[in-house]
Amino acid sequence: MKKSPLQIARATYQPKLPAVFKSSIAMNEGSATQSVANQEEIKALFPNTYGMPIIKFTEGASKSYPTMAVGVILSGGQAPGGHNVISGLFDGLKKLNPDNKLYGFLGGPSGLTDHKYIELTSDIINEYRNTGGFDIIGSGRTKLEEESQFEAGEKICKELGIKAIVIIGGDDSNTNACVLAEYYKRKKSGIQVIGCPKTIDGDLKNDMIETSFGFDTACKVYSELIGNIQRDANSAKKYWHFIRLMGRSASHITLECALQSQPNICIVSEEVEAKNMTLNDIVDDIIKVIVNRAEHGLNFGTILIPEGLIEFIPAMKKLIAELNDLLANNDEFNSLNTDDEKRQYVKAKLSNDSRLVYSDLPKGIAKQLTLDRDPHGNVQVSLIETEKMLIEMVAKRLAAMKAQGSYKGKFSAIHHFFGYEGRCAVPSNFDADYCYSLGYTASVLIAEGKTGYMSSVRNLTEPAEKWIAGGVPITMMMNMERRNGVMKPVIQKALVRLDGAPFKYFEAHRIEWANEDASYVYPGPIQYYGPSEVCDQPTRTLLLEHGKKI
Ligand code: FBP
Repeated sequence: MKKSPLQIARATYQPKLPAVFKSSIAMNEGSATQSVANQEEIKALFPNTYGMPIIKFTEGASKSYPTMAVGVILSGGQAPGGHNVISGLFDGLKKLNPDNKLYGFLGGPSGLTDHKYIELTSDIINEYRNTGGFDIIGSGRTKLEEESQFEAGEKICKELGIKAIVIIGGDDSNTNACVLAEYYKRKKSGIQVIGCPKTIDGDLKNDMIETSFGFDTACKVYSELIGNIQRDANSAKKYWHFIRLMGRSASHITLECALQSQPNICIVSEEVEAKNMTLNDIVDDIIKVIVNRAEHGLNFGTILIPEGLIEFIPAMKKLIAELNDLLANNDEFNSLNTDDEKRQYVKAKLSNDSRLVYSDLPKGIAKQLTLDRDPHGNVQVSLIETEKMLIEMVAKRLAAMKAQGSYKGKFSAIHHFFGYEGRCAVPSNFDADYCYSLGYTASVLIAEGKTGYMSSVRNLTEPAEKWIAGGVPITMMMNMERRNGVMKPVIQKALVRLDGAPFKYFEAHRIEWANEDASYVYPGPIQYYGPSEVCDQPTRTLLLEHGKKI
């Protein structure tokens, strides 16, 4: 396979590790933990893995570990750095004992249940070091929740002598990892399960998991593109660019990109929800900025829109929740043939309020809300073209204002959606190092016999050698939520906090960014080689959350 010069150069990059891994390791256990909410319910559901202590690795006396085999699974959407988690895991296992083996289950969790796997040898691993993508073993969104799946997984683990499974995934996949860990521990099957925090969305984080991997690289890629568009907008001075950014629920990606590029408008879903805003309120806010800029002769600009927006508009949220319950395993609905029949069926079953909201939506958007859910029961928001809907609504309103004489500008809009462009990018130095460290940490957690833990690497705004490695019990991150019409234990998603430093910074600057001509920042492409302030900066979000200046 032909390789680019960057690929060749990156293959030789040695990711940095926390200093503790240079020596032999001791495992320090803290005191018992609790889940973030619904403690009694979570404890009852996870009697064998609830309350375990937080683990921190420190320097210790040298130890030897018996030979072991480990299986690894990539789960859910791609995120830059997945290959480095696997190479860190591989190198960690080999350092513990050169006879250790690593198997990769193919195509996501279904590889475990369908017994599709390969042994990951150093030849294979070396081809994928520091590369983007999940193609080394592939990924998938199969949900691991049935006992028959757990049993099928146990069978193949026993056949291959696998001691532990590492699940690299987002909140839903790590919830599954926790359920699987509990099941195997209850059964005393001897198979351990360890999770790794992956998702570009950045919403799998807490005090112990400072960020999910992939967020850094993806935001840098999108911010480069936004900066380029802003330079174009500022040169041509004739287009408004409506840019939707991935991030199924939380607006972390959109906010981080705003902090990096300083657009004229940035919508934050969590604020929309907190202020109980309607779609019309959002349009009003956009109109104010467009009209104000037009009065100063600036008929151009940029608007960042989070992918998950639609689910955070309170009336829409209620509608989607009703649709989720209504459409879960609904054979009657699925047997209807035409869009019109489906629309009428849904309208007849909704509450009065939701029926009104549903009826008012552009037909295309209404239809998208009733399309298939992903295996975790989520609406596939990446398919909902909110940016086009907003352009349509804004254009209509401006045309009416023009007719009345209250708007004299020109409005010409272009829409963009950035998501897949960033999910498989070559990992930034931060993600390359962080992911490698997460994988390496997972190998030690396994050797120490741990299960139901997520690999944790903290202190991330400091240089890598000062990072703190260890494990966090997954039950600690859980609460009860309604999914597919029933209450389930799930990892609590971390949404943008309106009292958090990243949002506060944005709030303090947004008026200036909306109106001033020269506020745009052009971040440029990710740099892999060069001065540290250009190559090794973590995200603005992480810096602000750690009390650092940006
Ligand atoms: P994960 O939560 O699995 O990391 O996936 C995140 C994401 O990239 C979202 O931002 C987006 O809404 C979704 O995946 C798209 O899913 P798909 O890859 O199935 O199109």
